[in-house]
Amino acid sequence: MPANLTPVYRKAEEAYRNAREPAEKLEHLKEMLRTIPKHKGTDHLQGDIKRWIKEITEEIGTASKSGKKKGPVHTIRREGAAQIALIGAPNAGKSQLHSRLTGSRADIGPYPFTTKLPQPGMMPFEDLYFQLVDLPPISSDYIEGWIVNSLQPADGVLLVVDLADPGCAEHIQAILRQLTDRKIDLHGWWPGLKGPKPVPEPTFDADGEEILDDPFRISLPAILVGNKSDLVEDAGAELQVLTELLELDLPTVAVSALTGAGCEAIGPLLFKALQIVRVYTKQPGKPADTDRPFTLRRGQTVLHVAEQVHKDIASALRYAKIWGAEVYAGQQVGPEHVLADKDIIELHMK
Ligand SMILES: Nc1nc2c(ncn2[C@@H]2O[C@H](COP(=O)(O)OP(=O)(O)OP(=O)(O)O)[C@@H](O)[C@H]2O)c(=O)[nH]1
Ligand SMILES: [Mg+2]
Repeated sequence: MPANLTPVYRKAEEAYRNAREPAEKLEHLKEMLRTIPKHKGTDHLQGDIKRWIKEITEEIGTASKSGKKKGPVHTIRREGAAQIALIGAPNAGKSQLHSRLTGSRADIGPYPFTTKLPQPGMMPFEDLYFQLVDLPPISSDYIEGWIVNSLQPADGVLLVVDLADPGCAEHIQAILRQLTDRKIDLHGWWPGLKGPKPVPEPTFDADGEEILDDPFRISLPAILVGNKSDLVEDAGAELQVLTELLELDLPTVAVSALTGAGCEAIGPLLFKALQIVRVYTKQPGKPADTDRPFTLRRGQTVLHVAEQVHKDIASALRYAKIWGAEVYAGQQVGPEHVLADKDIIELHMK
């Protein structure tokens, strides 16, 4: 039966997809439930929406019921230039890598299932930070149900494998299967590497009704991180065999979380893959505030920076003066001007 979803519903669904914070997602889910046409054809979707409302309500509830914590938090609030989740089989070295890259004191153990809860940490790269979230392992017979919640705010994934483990190909297959069962897809479409993920052609059912994507699918770009390179002869070759064997179309990097070898490549790779653009702001007549950049993605504009500064500034924004490699010094530009890395801007309001 055709779903006959209305434009109001589709707008709410689009807002839900774009939202990152659980509270924001919850608000849009309630709007979806309110506006979805109530008939047999949408029964399934209504069920999904209700289930997600329950999940997120519980998640938020455990985080902040009258300020008191009731249970563990599984969704880490996004900070820094991007949030990257560490996924892998038991003992792959996710926590060791997290600790190496962020200086965290993540629990590291010579036995599997050491990590029990998501652990955030900040990895410095030049003058910005990437947020890395260490997660419990995934195996053929084990995955935490809340991992889906944890991955909601993520911008990408580091899929960590132990190159010295003869079973590592099977482990990856098991992980990908577990994720697919939970509607999570990993892919190699990083905007700054292979390019942005192509939008599929619309498909239609027998009644000519467009078949819509499941709004609850999570699709994340991933990098295959071959860890424990210190234990194998040629980590690069091992990674190549692995990707060919499994027909994985993911960028790869070989590291040793223990010795640190190769780890320095991860920051620049993420920076490039995510097409991060840094922008510094300044006050008229004063030097630029170069301590902490605002971070955007390529294609984003002066208005996006204003929104990060404050929503009142964004709504009152008239123009900006800009200094950078692609403009002449102090050039006046409108809110829709697309920014380049290391631009300095001065926001002018009405
Ligand atoms: N030789 C070597 N050992 C490593 C490396 N990275 C991690 N290890 C060791 O591998 C074991 C597991 O490391 P963890 O970081 O706890 O692994 P994990 O993936 O977080 O494991 P779970 O939390 O159980 O999922 C520890 O004994 C680490 O010291 C590496 O690059 N080289
Ligand atoms: Mg761990």
